[in-house]
Amino acid sequence: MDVNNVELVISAVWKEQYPEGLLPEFALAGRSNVGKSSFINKMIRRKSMARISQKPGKTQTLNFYKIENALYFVDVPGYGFAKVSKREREKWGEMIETYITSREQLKAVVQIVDLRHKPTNDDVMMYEFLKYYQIPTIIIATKADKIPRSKWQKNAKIIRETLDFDSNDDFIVFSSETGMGKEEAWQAIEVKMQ
Ligand SMILES: Nc1nc2c(ncn2[C@@H]2O[C@H](COP(=O)(O)OP(=O)(O)O)[C@@H](O)[C@H]2O)c(=O)[nH]1
Ligand SMILES: [Mg+2]
Repeated sequence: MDVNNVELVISAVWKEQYPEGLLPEFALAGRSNVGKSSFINKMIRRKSMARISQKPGKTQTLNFYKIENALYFVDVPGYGFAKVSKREREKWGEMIETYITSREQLKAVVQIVDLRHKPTNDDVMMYEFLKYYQIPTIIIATKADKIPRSKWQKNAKIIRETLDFDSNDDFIVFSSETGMGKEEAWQAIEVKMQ
């Protein structure tokens, strides 16, 4: 998709604040700092549309980015950020769970993991949660530019095994730095938009 038009429509916490209309939505899930905002920015060719945070855990709302009047990317606050209070974690859980389990426009979740590392327990729990609710998932293994190409296959295999990856889902090796995997990611999204 050639993207020229992007608009942050709303930062929502509650259901009543989700945008109206029936455009397909793709939500980004992943640990704080794993590269969710960078992924969105690379996909839409912007340097800093989705805020790239210096401090992890900063995005505490669901940010709905409307792309070309065709779809939304929903930037979700990252999980696994230890320094937030229990109350904040509960609020986070409620916000995500409500959105993921009740939003009909949600076509798939794009779950971002780090190609360099074995998935964390939080990564595994998130994927299990998505599979439990039968949400189609696109796994993006990002930061590929940070390790030599010779390690990609082996690391990707460890990630698939650790997640108990469902082969009906997509698995894409990606880099927001080089743009690697971008076309493949758009293809996976466009197939699921129908
Ligand atoms: N080298 C490299 N750095 C990345 C990549 N993706 C994200 N980063 C960096 O990782 C940090 C966190 O990224 P961000 O997109 O804010 O993560 P978020 O918290 O998941 O939204 C930033 O310093 C990014 O520049 C990537 O593919 N390659
Ligand atoms: Mg972010």
